Amino acid sequence: MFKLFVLALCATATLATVEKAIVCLKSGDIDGKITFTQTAEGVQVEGVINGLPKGKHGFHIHEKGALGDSCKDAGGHFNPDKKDHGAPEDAVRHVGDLGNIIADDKKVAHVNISDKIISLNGEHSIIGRAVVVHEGEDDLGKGNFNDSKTTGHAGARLVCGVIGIASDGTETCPEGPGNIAISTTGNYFLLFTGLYTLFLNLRF
Ligand SMILES: [Cu+2]
Ligand SMILES: [Zn+2]
Repeated sequence: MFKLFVLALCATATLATVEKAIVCLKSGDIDGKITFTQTAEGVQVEGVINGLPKGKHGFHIHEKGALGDSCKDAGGHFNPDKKDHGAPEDAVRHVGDLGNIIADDKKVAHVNISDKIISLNGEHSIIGRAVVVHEGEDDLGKGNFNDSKTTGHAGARLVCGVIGIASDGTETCPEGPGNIAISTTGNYFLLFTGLYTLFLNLRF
């Protein structure tokens, strides 16, 4: 009887699914929070990003949850099925291809995407990977540039964040500078304290 109980417990643990995730996006003036909700049909992606230059910006899930080197450490688009880059509605697309988000006159982008390909569970799970917002527009693989079929020719990476498991999505993002800005501020702080120590030593 006890063995059965343990077995049932293990089965329940295996079946436990992630239902909510969040990502905090912060770099310089850019500040945003996006939540991901697992539904029967796919994942609902919702949130607001402030401080983005007006216009369209490529919005993707990149393979790794590493944010260094101005988000380049996140690697390419999350592409476990080894397909070409495309639009969210295309049959041929990377799992991570979520198209473009649009920032308005006030530099605010309202994100509201329903996607059937990404998931918070299983082979297409985006947990622990990175959201990247690009400087330019994603051409959805149709631009005839030599990187249209790999990146959508969306250009530099403006901001990125790691997608993490959340309980209900009401969690807040940390205050203060973000991942990219923190290293710069940190470096200035080190430089300043270094110079100050030097000054004190020279004086006495
Ligand atoms: Cu990207
Ligand atoms: Zn892609």
